[in-house]
Amino acid sequence: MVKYTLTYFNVRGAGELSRLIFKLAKVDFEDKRVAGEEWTKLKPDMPMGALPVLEVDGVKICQSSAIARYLAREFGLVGSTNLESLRIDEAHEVFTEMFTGELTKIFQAAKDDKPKLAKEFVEGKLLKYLDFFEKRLKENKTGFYVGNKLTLGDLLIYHVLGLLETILKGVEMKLDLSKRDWLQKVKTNVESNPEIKKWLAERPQTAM
Ligand SMILES: N[C@@H](CCC(=O)N[C@@H](CS)C(=O)NCC(=O)O)C(=O)O
Repeated sequence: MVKYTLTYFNVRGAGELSRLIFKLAKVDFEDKRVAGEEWTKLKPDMPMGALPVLEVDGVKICQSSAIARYLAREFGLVGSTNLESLRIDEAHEVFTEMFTGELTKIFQAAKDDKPKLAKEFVEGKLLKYLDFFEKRLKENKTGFYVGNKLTLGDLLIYHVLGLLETILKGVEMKLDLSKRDWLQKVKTNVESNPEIKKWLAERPQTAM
């Protein structure tokens, strides 16, 4: 049996998508959460000096998106055709574009600048990203990102929505999904999966 260890900080952040994949796939892993001195000691041994890092039988791999995609492929969560898998990759790249191009600007801004940047994002570019995900979901018609069961695509959407909620909460704003029926459906489908439901109830409660 393969031994998996996922090392990250005690936050959802860039590690939670992989944790959700393990849970959905019902595959055991060590959920190693480090902080302070322990991280200072570990950092030089990490491939890029950053986390998350996945160990697969002792082999260390970094980059959260690569890790999530690898796990999803290993556990059969990338759809049932190459085209479905491509759709999920496309969503992942759209997420990366939004994250690196927009969300990191808000994260890294000085505290006083955050509300203005967040408002501009919510009223501007965010709509383009949400419209894209809604459009893809509407095309598939099932309430799942591809096919008719949960895959990495749905977990990714769930992860994106959670990340947006967290960022907006930090500036006392709310993510408005009232006219986003398809995104709401995915959220409900992910949250009602028994394995995910159990994890959401038992996972460490963290602010991010
Ligand atoms: N592109 C990388 C980013 C990795 C990264 O910047 N990780 C941050 C936490 S989200 C980190 O390890 N920060 C602590 C440090 O650099 O010492 C990924 O997606 O995994």
